[in-house]
Amino acid sequence: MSGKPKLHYFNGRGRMEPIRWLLAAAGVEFEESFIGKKEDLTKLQNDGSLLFQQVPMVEIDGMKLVQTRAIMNYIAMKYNLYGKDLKERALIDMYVEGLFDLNELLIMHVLQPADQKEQHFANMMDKAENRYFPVFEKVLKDHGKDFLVGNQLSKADVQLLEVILMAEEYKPDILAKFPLLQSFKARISNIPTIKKFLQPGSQRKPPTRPEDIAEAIKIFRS
Ligand code: IBG
Repeated sequence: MSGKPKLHYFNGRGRMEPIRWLLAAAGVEFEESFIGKKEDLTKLQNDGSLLFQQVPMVEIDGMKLVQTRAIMNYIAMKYNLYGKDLKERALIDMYVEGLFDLNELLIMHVLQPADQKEQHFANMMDKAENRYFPVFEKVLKDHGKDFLVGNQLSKADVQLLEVILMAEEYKPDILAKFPLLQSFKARISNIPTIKKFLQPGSQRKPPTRPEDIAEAIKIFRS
């Protein structure tokens, strides 16, 4: 065994992408085993590898971890991306849960039926611009530091950058009203491990195309 974490998911963003981001930010090399057809998922389910019969699943340190947030918490704890005390951790948890809510809107957009796409788009942009991004702009303004919590990189920074970039794919000028988020984006993107992940050829996945999601639905809908 190589000792590298092994990620089991389809070859697309979905619920695994924040995990890929976090490992990359921590400078951890990882392997991926892609679920390309229903039988690949069934095999994992039948051999008892998936606690709740679902992926993402990550093999790490002799465990088979499932549940996105549990996996992220383990990685964040292990690589010191989870604050230095209980209060910092509570802040990181709040920020990250808000970011998961916005992330959910963004990743679900491609799944919307044609007649609901426009309304869904308007709602997700409204939530990004008027609910979530103002919070992070204010956090950075109030403490004047480079990172969201405790003046050191945490999983909250990594997830915020991921969500900003995803939102920009839908609306390139989405940060127009948020100068501190613009400089945050430039700063965090420049951290060597993250810079590397942002370069072509990394394990970062491209935007999910409707045809990819159609394939994924065939695999994951039971
Ligand atoms: N709470 C779990 C987590 O966060 O890990 C949910 C995991 C989940 O929904 N897994 C799906 C699955 O394994 C695949 S991701 N389904 C099989 C089953 O039998 O339940 C589904 C998904 C895609 C794209 I594809 C966007 C969002 C979700």
